[in-house]
Amino acid sequence: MMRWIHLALLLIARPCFSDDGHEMEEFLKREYSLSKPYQGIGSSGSSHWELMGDAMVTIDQVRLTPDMQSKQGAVWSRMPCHLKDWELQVHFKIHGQGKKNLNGDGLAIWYTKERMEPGPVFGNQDNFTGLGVFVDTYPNEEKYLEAQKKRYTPRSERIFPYVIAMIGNGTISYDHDRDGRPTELGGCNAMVRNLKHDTFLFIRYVRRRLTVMIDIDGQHEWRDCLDIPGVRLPEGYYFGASALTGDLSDNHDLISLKLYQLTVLRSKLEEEEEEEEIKVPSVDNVDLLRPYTTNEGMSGVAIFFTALFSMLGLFLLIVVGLVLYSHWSESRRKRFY
Ligand SMILES: *[C@@H]1O[C@H](CO)[C@@H](O)[C@H](O)[C@H]1NC(C)=O
Ligand SMILES: *[C@@H]1O[C@H](CO)[C@@H](O)[C@H](O)[C@H]1NC(C)=O
Ligand SMILES: [Ca+2]
Repeated sequence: MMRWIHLALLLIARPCFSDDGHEMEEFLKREYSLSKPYQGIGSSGSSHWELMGDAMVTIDQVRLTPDMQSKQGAVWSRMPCHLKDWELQVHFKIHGQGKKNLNGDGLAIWYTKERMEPGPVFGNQDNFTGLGVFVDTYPNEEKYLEAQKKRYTPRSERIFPYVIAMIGNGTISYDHDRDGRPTELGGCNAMVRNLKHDTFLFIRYVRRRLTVMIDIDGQHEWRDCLDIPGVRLPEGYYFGASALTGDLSDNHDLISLKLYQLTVLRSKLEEEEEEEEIKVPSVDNVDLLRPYTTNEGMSGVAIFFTALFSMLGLFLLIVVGLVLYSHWSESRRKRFY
């Protein structure tokens, strides 16, 4: 009983809690964290973090891109991270002059094999190896469909800004024109632009379970975004954050990154299961996560013809059945006479 009360208190008191009854402890790892006053970042080689592209450090933030066209910037940890279970709390801010949907492109948080590579995926290279969590602020796919005078089926519509997670294995590309839909692991809407209050993203990786939550309403509450078991990420990758602007822009600001080591109790079985070393990132049963990748469902015409042919088929079966039956009863009658 005390244990449950204790757990309940933990739920209220800390954003980090265990959702399946296991107790966890968390330790802030300063060497993988980034917070004010950003000492030495971008100027000193002794800093744990390195800047790239148009990223700039000010007193209040690491500005990954300014609100100007065609910029990209990033900040990358210099040290690979060998923690098995971790939690990353990201304090960020996206703001700019652009009206809704006239801003872009977004911000990304990374845990990847590669580091310091510029590129088209929110300021990182395509075909990355590891985890990317994107705060995508521009609906490329919707604009494309609009231009073609096509519409979404309601089931597949996503509301932007949209938070999305992807696991890359070095050969999978991020489909920018479709906002990453073909490789989406899960995601959620997040109205994060031009807010007065603080906005946070939370990424937890525990026992191969990837959980993303957001706190963007100024209520100090974590809202579920995605929660996926069976995510296999190797150890020894680098944390980073990046952002990109194109024709449309925004200030993409990183205020802090806080990495917590989680100590998790594992059963013998779990330990054995996780013993084998992971070499390439992957997700178990990835096909089950993407119900709508193949097609946008049946069109009205397709439904009509399917129904029509089903009815014709049924009719044919009945006719055949009747014919057979009459033959059968006739032959029975013949036998009687
Ligand atoms: C990466 O994933 C794709 C799609 O799931 C797969 O076809 C490919 O073999 C994988 N590559 C590696 C190196 O595992
Ligand atoms: C990513 O991988 C795909 C498939 O292997 C390849 O066609 C594409 O050129 C690669 N893109 C980059 C930027 O390396
Ligand atoms: Ca986009």
